[in-house]
Amino acid sequence: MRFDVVTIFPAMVQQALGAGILGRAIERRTLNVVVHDLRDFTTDRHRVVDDVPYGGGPGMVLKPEPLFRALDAIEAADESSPTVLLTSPQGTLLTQAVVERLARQPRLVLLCGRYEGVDERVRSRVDEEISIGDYVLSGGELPSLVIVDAVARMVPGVVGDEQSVAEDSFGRGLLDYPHYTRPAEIGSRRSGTVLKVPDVLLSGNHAEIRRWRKREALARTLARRPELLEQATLDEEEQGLLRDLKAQRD
Ligand code: 9D3
Repeated sequence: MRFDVVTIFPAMVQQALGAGILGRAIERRTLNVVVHDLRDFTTDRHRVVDDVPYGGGPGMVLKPEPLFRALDAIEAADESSPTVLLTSPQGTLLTQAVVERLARQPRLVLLCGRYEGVDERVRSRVDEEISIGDYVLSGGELPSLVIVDAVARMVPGVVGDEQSVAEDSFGRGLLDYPHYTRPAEIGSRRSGTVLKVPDVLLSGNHAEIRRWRKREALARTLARRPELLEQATLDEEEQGLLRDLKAQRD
């Protein structure tokens, strides 16, 4: 899969893409991410990308011409036209369902918004606007990185362990169960007690472990994100466990 990211902070985006799972996928050529400096698509001496808003008001607006020229160049690089996304607080909220839909595209172009916004006419070249949540960020670079990370994980071969992608709790609509590693006991200065790994995980009884993990995932989801249970797909055992947990709660 190919991503083109258009930004006024190419170093910030490039830097983040070098690390971890994404960095390795790019090295292996499983993933192709091309970062474009919006200023390279200006035509003036000072490489200006923003201007004051018509009608007045605070802040600056991204000028349309550099973005149009960037899109012209990116679209010319291939016969098929890529899906163009604009990061924006007004966009579709990014969810795993949106991520899975975007992952079906062979090519995505991400335009990173900045300042107060982008000239409205840029939207004529955009297929969809995406927001990553209802909080105020300084621009679209972090949202673009979030989109690339979440979508790239869906591409076969990017995450080493395909099973972990398939089993990912959010893929099933539940929160994750608790995880432990060695040591089996650790002293806590905060509580003055010894914090132990649950006995069931040390028991070697894999049927019991599976059942415990299901119960814990359901208990956490019920306590923290009960609305997720309305959409979750639960097997027979999970439906029984959830009934017990609700009865205990009430
Ligand atoms: C004054 C009204 N603000 C809009 C809600 C102005 C404004 C705030 C922040 C305009 C742009 C920005 C920069 N944010 C993004 O470009 C952005 C964003 C975000 O702030 N939160 C979550 N997702 C995204 S995607 C792009």
